[in-house]
Formats: sequence, C-alpha cells, structure tokens
Amino acid sequence: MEMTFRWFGKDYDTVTLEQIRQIPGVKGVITTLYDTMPGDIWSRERIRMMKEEVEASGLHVSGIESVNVHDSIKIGDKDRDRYIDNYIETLKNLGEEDIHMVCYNFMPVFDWTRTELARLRPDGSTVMAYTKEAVDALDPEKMFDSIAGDMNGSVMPGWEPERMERVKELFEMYKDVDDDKLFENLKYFLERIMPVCNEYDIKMAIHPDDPAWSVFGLPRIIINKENILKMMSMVDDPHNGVTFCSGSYGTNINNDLPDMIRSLKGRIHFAHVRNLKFNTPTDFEEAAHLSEDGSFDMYEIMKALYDIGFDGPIRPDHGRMIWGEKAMPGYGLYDRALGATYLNGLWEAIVKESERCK
Ligand code: DNO
Repeated sequence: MEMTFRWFGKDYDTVTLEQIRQIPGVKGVITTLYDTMPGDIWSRERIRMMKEEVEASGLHVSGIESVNVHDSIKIGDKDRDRYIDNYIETLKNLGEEDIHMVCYNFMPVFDWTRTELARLRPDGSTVMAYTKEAVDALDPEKMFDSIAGDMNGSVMPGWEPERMERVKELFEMYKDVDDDKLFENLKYFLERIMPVCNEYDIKMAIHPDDPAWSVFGLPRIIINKENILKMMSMVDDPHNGVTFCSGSYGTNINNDLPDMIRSLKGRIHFAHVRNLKFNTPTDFEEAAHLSEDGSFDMYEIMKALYDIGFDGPIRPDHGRMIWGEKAMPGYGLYDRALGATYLNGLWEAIVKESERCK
C-alpha cells in the first residue's frame, strides 16, 4: 500500500503541501480540481499544472478524489450521454497525464451526511457525528443551514452552497429513481467508461454511500457486501473497483468490514481508513484512528487489506479537530497525521509479523 493524504488544493485547504511532506511515510496526495463542477471537462493543461504544483513540493499525485458524476447520469436523464462523453474526456486527459486512480460516488443529492460537524468529546476535541433521530426530524432543505455554521469557513465536498440552493429541485429530479433504477444507471455509466479506463489503465473506485442507508427517502445502493458484489459482477472488469471506506461501510454495524475487504480482493483500488464510535446503533461519532478510541478493530481492517495483497493508495480519513486547529471539519492536519502514522505502524507490524511466520 501507499500512504497518502487528501489535499483540496491551495485555495481551499488550510493544510499545505509542505506540511504534508513532513508526515512520516506520506509520499503521495489525493487531490482534485475543486473548482470544477460535475459535468465539466478537466483540461490536460489544468491537470498538468496541478501535478506540477504537487511535484514541486516533493510529493506526487496518487489519485483523484473526486471526479464527480453529473446528476443527469445518476438520474438517467436524456442528456446523460453528453455528460458521460465529458467524463470520458476527463478520464482520457487524466490518463494522458499519467494519473490512474479516480474515486467517485453515485449518491443522489447529498454526498456524505452528518448531523453535527463539531460534537464536543470529553477530551476537548470535536468530531463529526450522526444521529438518525436528528435526520428523521430534519427537513432536507434545512440540512445545509443546520450544519453551515460549523464549517469553519470551508467549502465541504458535496456541500457546495450553489448545490444546496437547488436541493428542492434535485429531490424532484430524483423522484422516479429507486434502487433498481440507480443500479441500472450506474451500469450504463460504467459500461460506457470502461473502454477508456482499459485503454489508459484508470482504476475507478466508487465511494460507498455514507451513511450506508437511505437518507430522506433517497435511494442509496453502495451500502453493503451484497450490493457491492452485485456492482462488481454487473460490469465485471478489474477497472470497475471500489474505494473501501471503513468509516462509511462501518456506519451500518451489520457490515463485517474485514470480511467485506476479503470478498473484494483485486477490486479495492483505494482505501479510506478511519474509526467510528457507536454510542447507540443509531448514534455514532468519528473517533481517533486508534482502535481503543472507537468501535472498530483497526488491526483487523489493516490485516485484511494486507491479506488480499492491497497495493493501492490508502489515506487516513476524517480526523478530529484537536490542538486548537481550525480547518474544514474532518480535514485538519493534526489528527489525520496521527492517523497516518498509526496506520503505518500497524502495517509495518503486520508485514514483519507475516514475514517472520513464513
Ligand atoms: C467525505 C469523503 C467523500 C468522498 C466522495 C467521493 O469526506 O469521503 O466526500 O470524497 O464521496 O466521491
């Protein structure tokens, strides 16, 4: 595996490339052109500039998170082919610039959803949290307003204000889309992009729906082992793979994370590893990466990745806000750097132990 760090670009991130470079074991960043909209074509020139900027700091681009998918594609609207053509153009341009992993999601309307961005923990850190009761009581149109105050001035991925202004319209557009239809639209999209992914060796890594269940009655399909295996077989191409995100699949306590990892051998192209702490089955908060701080056995997660021969990029995921840092919720420097170091430590121990037992 290769330890990486997510970076939103210098105009959007409080963390600098110079800081990332000093995190032990981190050589690559996962980045994006954050100012592009779903459906835009990413030009080669802009991709090259992004790469050069990252490389000038001594790091390299390990992959993209995300090239977002236009709603017309998810809905299966009549203009979807135009947007798929644009997506293909972007993939080609990324391939030409030697970038080979693209994370994306197929979630309707909202990307990941939390009900609190700064829940105070007993140690004084703040974390993102989710309670089902809060979602049930909330009008989806008010979702953005209810969390906007805690964004620390950042634009959070999937929660761009321009998009949130259109929530009502978006809900209307998705009204005839159920799980089956969403699966069909995903299949159509994947079948169209696979030839270019093969030609340029671009590994597509779908991000799970977070949380891994339907919110506000919207269909959500990338939520469990059964569905993800269905997706793998419906377009059976090694370039059709997943981002294994422990914090997203782990929202559903019935998902056995190490078992899911083992069932996806060869198809995990990217890993997000983080821990959650469940207070009740419907109330969880994001913990430190350390197993003891949350509900997951992080050793078992890393061991499963090792056992399937995972060799793609991995990154620590949402961190707590600690040591007075003010940053995009989940994406500060300090706690994610601690997470990277801890995950690297687990990995080193697993590798050495396994080699000793051979
Ligand atoms: C949240 C992220 C997601 C993820 C997208 C992938 O912090 O993990 O926003 O990047 O769903 O497209």
